[in-house]
Order: sequence, then C-alpha cells, then structure tokens
Amino acid sequence: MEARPAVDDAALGREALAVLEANWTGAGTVPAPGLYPHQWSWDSAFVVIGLARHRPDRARDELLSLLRGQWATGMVPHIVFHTREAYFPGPSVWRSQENAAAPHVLTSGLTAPPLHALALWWLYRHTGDAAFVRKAYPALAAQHEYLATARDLGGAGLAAIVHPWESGMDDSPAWDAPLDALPVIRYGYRNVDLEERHPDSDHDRYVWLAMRYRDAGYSPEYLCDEHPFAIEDPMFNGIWLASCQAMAELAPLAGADPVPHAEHAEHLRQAMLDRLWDGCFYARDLRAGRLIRVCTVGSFGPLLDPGLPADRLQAAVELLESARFMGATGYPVPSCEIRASQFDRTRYWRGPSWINTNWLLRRAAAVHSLDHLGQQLTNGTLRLVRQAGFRECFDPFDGSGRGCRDFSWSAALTLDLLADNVGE
Ligand code: 2M8
Repeated sequence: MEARPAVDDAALGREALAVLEANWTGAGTVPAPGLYPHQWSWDSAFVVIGLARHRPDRARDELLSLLRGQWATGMVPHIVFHTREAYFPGPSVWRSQENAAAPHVLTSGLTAPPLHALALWWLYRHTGDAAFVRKAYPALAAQHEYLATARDLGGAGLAAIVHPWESGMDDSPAWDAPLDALPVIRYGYRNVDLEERHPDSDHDRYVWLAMRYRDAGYSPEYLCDEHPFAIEDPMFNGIWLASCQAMAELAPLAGADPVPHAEHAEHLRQAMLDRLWDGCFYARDLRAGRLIRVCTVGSFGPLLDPGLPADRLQAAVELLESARFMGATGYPVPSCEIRASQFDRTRYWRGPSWINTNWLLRRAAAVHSLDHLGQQLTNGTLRLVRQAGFRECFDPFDGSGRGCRDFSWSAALTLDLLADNVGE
C-alpha cells in the first residue's frame, strides 16, 4: 500500500497508522517492505515514539522485540533478523550465531544510535506505565554500560562508532575522509537497490569493515587497537546524552539510582564541548586525530541537551536557521550543509531531508523552549508527508519524495507531530 497525501490531519494520521500496521510482521516493525525486511534498531525506537499515544501495546511489543536481539555484552544490534527474508548483508555475513555473547535470534554485529531510553521515557510520559519501565530498564542500563566501556575508544567518555552504519547516516559526507583512508576494496557487492545510496562503491568498504570486525570476534580489544574506523559523532553522542537523562528520570520507577546516569550526561556534555566543538559540532576521526570539518545534520545532535551552554546553543541554532541549512531550503532540514561541495540533494544522507532528524531537532527545540523553531520544524515536516507521502527521505528544495515508500519512521513520527500539533 502506498500512502497518498491526505487532505486533513485525521486522514493523514489514519494513513500513518495503516502503514505501521502493514509493516508490523508479528515480531517487530520493518522500516519498509522489500528494501528493509527486518527490524532496525533506531527505526524501532522511532516507531515506539510514534505509537506511544496511539498503540502503546504495540509500542511495548516493538521495544521488547528489538531487545530480544541484545547481546550479553549489552550491545543492542543495528539489525535483528526475525525472518529469513533476503537482505544484504544478512546473517551469513554477520555470523552472530558463532559468537558466544550473541542471542538466539540472528542479528548484525554493529550497534546504532542509542535512542531507546528516550523512547522508553516517551512511552512512559504518555502512558504512565511504570511496570513496563521496570521491565525494560535493565536492558537499557546494560546497553549504556556497553557503550561506556567497549566504545570509549578515545578515552574521554564519548562513544565511538566503528562503522558508518552505526551512525544511521550511512553515506554522510562526514565519513568520506575516514573511508578514503581505507584500502580500495572491490568485492563487486554493488547492488542496484544501493546505487542511489553508494554509487562510489563505498559499499564494498562498508562490507570489508564489517567483516574485519566480525573476524576479530567483535572484540572490544580489536576495536581499541586495530580497527581502522573510529569516530566520535555528535549525533550519536547527543542522542546518548538525551537517553542518559531519560535513564536518570526513569531510574526511581525501576528502583535504580539516577545519579550515575545524570552524571554521565554531564560528562558527555563536557566531552562534546571539549572535543567536538569548533564553531559548531563536528565529528572527530580518532584514527586521523582530527575533526572532520563538514557540517551535517549530525552537527545538531548535541542540541538535544537541555544543559547546553547558552552561547553554543545560540551559535548552533543560528547555523541551523541560516542559509547554510534550513534558511535556504523550502523544507527542513537538509542532511548536509547546502553550501558544502559534498552536498547532493538527490543522494540519501548527503542532502535530502529526513523525518527522523527533523523530529529530533523538533525535540531539541522543545527542550530549549524555542517555540518558533519547533513550529517551523513541525509545519515543514508535515508539509513534506502531506505532499509526498511517507517516503524514506525528501528533496529539501522542492519536497519531492525519495527512496522507498511507506517508510515506518516517517509514518510513526508524523503521528507524533500530529498529536503535538493539536495540543494533546
Ligand atoms: C539505512 O541503513 C541501512 C544499513 O543499516 C542501509 O543503507 O541499507 C539508514 O538510513 C539507517 O539510518 C536506517 O536505520 C536503515 C533502515 O531504515 O536504512
């Protein structure tokens, strides 16, 4: 079923729910039928957020289903394979079943932005379901512990991503230089579905990186000493910080101590300011020992922090609203600065606007009581889906849809924005 633009909010909401219903497999919501036939980690967190006010039962099942893929190390994988449907790279590449820490269900060996505690907090906020918080909390505490230990590759407390897929923003221009530093790989794994995403055959390097990590037994020691791709990303860490604050708020309900989570959030704030800020937030390449000076939508992740110092907040918001970002495009928010040489309005995370990053920035605006910015983000995002349907991403200038159709997080977050818009 393809979602069509709706004439009113109620119709749009019904279409969004229908997309999520169609994408529910009985064991998780797939991001989109066909192209993404399994459960992806941060996609699921966005689905939980979108369903919190409409189908809390389904939202709970969604989170628990994803957490069935959690490893004994605490790592929440970026894909959980509930079925045998074809996807590359699938279970035969990841070989999770050969790792003693992996669960019974097959998964990938990478992680994804840790949005899940914020999603649990969102669900609690809208349902008051403390029993579910108690149930899910320990798994999320273990996820945070994994990041704090196995992923502190820079030694400053920030989590490092070890693969572009872990950022969720796969072909972001921020990963160009670190990928270029890798050997040229020619497996010939290119796939027509991926042409729009990775026409420069970076895909072979993605697979190579994943297989190196796999062949090292997904070991944290290997990541520390040998893995050639290690990056401190402001979006990943900004999301983690927001999730640490969510853990602190939820802790009393779960009989846990909020203090370590609140302290951790403060530590992340300081580490991002010390290591990632230079006029705006940039990703840091730990292997090259330098900032990657391209502004992308990821640069705004730390805005999710209510404690961000006022001068940094002001500078970041000015950049976001400027003609380098949403000030010059008709629709929020291009995934890369439009004046950067790498900007490409047609290519996936190199220019198009995405509903999930719009939602995150909408959340950041709410956290800082930036009402005008929040309303602009809500209106612009709803305009995108009204006009083009629940597409995967959108041209930031003319709003036309790109990528696959009936995309779950576009539908889920539309539901959330609609609910906020009428003041529910
Ligand atoms: C995209 O990532 C996958 C790899 O994990 C892909 O390119 O095939 C990204 O947009 C990612 O953020 C998203 O979670 C995933 C599924 O929607 O697709």
